[in-house]
Amino acid sequence: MPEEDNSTNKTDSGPAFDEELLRKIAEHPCYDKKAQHKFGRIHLAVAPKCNIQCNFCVREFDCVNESRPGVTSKVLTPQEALEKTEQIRADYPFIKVVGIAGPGDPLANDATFETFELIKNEFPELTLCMSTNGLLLPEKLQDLLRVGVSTLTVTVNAIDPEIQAKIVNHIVYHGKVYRGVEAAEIQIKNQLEGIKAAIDAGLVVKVNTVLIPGINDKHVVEIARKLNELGVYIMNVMPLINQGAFADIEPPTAEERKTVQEACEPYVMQMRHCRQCRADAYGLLSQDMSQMSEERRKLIKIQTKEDLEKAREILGKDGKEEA
Ligand code: CLF
Ligand code: SF4
Repeated sequence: MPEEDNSTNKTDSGPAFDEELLRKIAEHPCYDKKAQHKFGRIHLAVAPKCNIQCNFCVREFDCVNESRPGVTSKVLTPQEALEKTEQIRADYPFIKVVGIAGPGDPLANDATFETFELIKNEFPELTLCMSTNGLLLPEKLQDLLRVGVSTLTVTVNAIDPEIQAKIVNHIVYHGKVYRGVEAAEIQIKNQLEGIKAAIDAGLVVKVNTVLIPGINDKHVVEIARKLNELGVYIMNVMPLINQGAFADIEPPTAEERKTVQEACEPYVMQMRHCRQCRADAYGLLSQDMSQMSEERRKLIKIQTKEDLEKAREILGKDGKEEA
């Protein structure tokens, strides 16, 4: 069994990362828990369609495999998403990550790729991040690489088709509807192949797993072992929010979740600071500015600008001293 160690920048079987990627990880509020207080992310809600139906999902809301349940984000066009990024980046330069996490599955929406392309051209220094249910990952990976995504989240709720069949009602794959174990086999195969290919191609992969008592709770450690084999960087065990067909399942307690995280930790680093953000969240993870009053946003803007000016002053002074 591997040693428990949160400080490594690679998993047992994962690749070592180059300096640029290490910087991106260190500035990513979800991938590095120290970064969460310094750096923020902006989510661009450009992806409304989804190609599967999870039993805990109510589709008029944002994707609960990554986002806060019961919330509906306003869908933006790629151009609107670019404009929003320009405006927010100008005011809040601590935002280092641009993520697309819904409201549906980003890979099922062409707007995802158009948006990333626009952002990459204008902000090449920003980290592009995306989360997906993984069904289309093998066939869309080249597009993700082309548009410059470097951190990727795949939701894996089971690697056993019998268990997955209890979690996902159906999938729509290449125009055909699949159900039950047949659907589960297709999705799991694509998720695992896609994760492996993404890691081989140099992406830093995070896996989200929704902990569903009585369904996959005893199975999550088995998932963690597989993630270790694949070289996944970090795993985020999220609590079920009971809605949709799973409305009657009692969500896990904080203690139950912690026990599962501890059991998984020897195999893959655990993320414990997830805020289950909205698909249109921005700011620090703990301070979603999309939900703040204009006044509070302004205050953060002023602080940011003042900090910047102070930093510029100091740098300017140092420059003069050196001359
Ligand atoms: Fe967004 Fe997700 Fe990228 Fe982070 S969120 S796409 S990896 S930039 Fe982060 Fe939010 Fe939890 Fe997601 S706290 S819901 S894990
Ligand atoms: Fe809902 Fe997300 Fe599942 Fe699609 S992948 S059905 S949006 S939870």
